[in-house]
Amino acid sequence: MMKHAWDSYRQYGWGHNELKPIAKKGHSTNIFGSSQMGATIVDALDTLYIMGLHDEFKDGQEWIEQNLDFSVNAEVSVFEVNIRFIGGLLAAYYLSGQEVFKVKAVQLAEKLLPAFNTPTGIPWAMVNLKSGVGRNWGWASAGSSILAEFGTLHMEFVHLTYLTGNPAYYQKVMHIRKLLAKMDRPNGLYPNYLNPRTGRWGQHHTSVGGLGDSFYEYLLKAWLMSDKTDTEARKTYDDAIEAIERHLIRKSNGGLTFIGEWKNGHLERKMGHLTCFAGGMFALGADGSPDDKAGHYLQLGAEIAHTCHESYDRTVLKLGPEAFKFDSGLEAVAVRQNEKYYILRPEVIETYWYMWRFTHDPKYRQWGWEAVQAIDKYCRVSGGFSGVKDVYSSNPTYDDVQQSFFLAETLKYLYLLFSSDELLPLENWVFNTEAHPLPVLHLDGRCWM
Ligand code: DMJ
Repeated sequence: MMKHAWDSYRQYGWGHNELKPIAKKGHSTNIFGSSQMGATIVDALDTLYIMGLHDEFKDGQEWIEQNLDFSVNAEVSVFEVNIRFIGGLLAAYYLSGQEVFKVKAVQLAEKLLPAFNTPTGIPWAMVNLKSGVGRNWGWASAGSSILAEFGTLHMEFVHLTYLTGNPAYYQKVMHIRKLLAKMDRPNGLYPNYLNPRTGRWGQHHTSVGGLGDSFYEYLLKAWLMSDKTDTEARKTYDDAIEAIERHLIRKSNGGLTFIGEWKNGHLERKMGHLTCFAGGMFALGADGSPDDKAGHYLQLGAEIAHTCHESYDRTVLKLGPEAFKFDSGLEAVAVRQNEKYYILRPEVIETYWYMWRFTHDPKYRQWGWEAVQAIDKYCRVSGGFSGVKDVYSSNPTYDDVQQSFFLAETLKYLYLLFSSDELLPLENWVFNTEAHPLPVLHLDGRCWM
């Protein structure tokens, strides 16, 4: 599947950010700006490397050496470029030892730094790589920056300081952490919106799915990547998860554990596909949890994995919808037409893989195999892999996008699920939110503040 996805992109979309597998041409979205930055190449590199596809990896490396240039007049998403490009380049560097990847990661990071020039130091969502002018998404509440965006920079930025000795990256992300620590949190929950001019929360909407998700993930992973010395990060994670469990996690009438969304004091009994990553996060955070609750968090991870598997199993295509409800007799099914799509997302498979690593229960491989078969049957087309618009229709239509995260995450987690634990052991590697593995750092008390 990786060969088919890569070869198709190589043939029809080379150098573009993504591929349109039906139209057989390049594709892009506003997160990458107007420029052709080869997002799929950068995102896929480490997967190619891990799978032993070395000719393809070399091809990608050559393109990067000759074409990847960040001096372009393009307004990009700081978060997306960080997790896909900086994360992808750093992982490729650590795995292969090729300097070019480190050099490019640092060049790009320099271009992102102007995004932090706000009255509070909370970065803008977007920055123009040439002018350095930043701004926020027009749709975000009250001109706010997004928790899952400014809260998902820590891993990559600490690695950048580690590799270059330049403290600037570390200081930027630690400043965000310190600012958040001082703020009041309604019910102990972090709202998804924070205004970078005033330093005030926007709408009180809390989510472990879109807009919130990887903020929580990076608190845990900051602790793990510091060889468990960053206890401040661990404590912040534990406190956040405790509040989430109290206010957002419920059991449906049918006995399915789900994570809802908190909107202005009201629990919405809806869970996103994106939220399904949390099963893996709970399992990953079980060891080291307070009051000896490791067993509890592993169990919670297993329950979320089960619920998310049900969301797949209750469809016609055996692929999960973008969002599903637990309301008025509904259990783990999408209601609205615009929530029935599957865009090759990885989160459910990510959780299967973590649960497999921690339990070796064969059901996780079985569930992963079901997903492989469904993706291969319904998403494979002659020009690559495409998302589908309705997982409840036996005659689905395609969205004609092969997302770069399909190669970075979905196929990587599937490959790892069927590989030995010796491949990228979790004691030594921490995966960024785009599944790019970064090594645990042994900092020996180093601090760059
Ligand atoms: C990926 O880009 C990352 O996993 C991100 O954290 C959220 N979701 C997409 C894939 O679904």
